Amino acid sequence: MKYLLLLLSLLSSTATFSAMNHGGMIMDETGMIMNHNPDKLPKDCKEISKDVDITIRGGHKFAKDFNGKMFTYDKRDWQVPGCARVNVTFINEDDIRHQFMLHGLPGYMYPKGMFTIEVYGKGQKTGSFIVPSRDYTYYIHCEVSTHTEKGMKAQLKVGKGSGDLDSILGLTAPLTPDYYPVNNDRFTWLSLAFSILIGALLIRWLSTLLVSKIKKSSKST
Ligand SMILES: [Cu+2]
Repeated sequence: MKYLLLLLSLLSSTATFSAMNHGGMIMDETGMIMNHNPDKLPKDCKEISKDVDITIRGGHKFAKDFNGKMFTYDKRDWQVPGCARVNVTFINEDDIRHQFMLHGLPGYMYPKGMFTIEVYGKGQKTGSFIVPSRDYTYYIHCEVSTHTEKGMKAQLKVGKGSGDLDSILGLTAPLTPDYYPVNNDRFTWLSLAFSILIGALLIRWLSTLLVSKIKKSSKST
């Protein structure tokens, strides 16, 4: 009976795994990898030029030195040669979901031009992709809710790249800088003068009230 149960559970787990591993997506209870590609060469590459291992950590603690930011990666800028195989180990150091999502890969190999690793909580996953030969700067971010705006943005340059992207913490200026306006116009001064006047009147009124009370109580004794 015990062995039968064990066999049944083994069978069901392999069935679940095969069901979750299709269409370029590898998924389990800790996260997923989309468009993992360790061996298919882009049209313009005859062979893999180099194996590049990248370890990237994501979490709120890496953003603590940047005002107004909440999440980021520990590194935000890489450079690899054309036709390189990039093996990414993405480590999520938070208890919430984070992604390493790269855009701009050729659509004929990578649906929507994307390679993605997503880790649902603390943990890590490793996946690979092969870049084409052209010089280009690939955009990397975490798409979860507002994490991109909150600092989770990076870039990967292939060859010389095609320039730097904006708003990468510690590297490039934000496209739309955070702006905390304090508009001291004449209404500010008017309302300030009005408050002072009201305050002075209140103090005057309260002190006369107090004086009359003291007078009253001294008369009565
Ligand atoms: Cu995130």
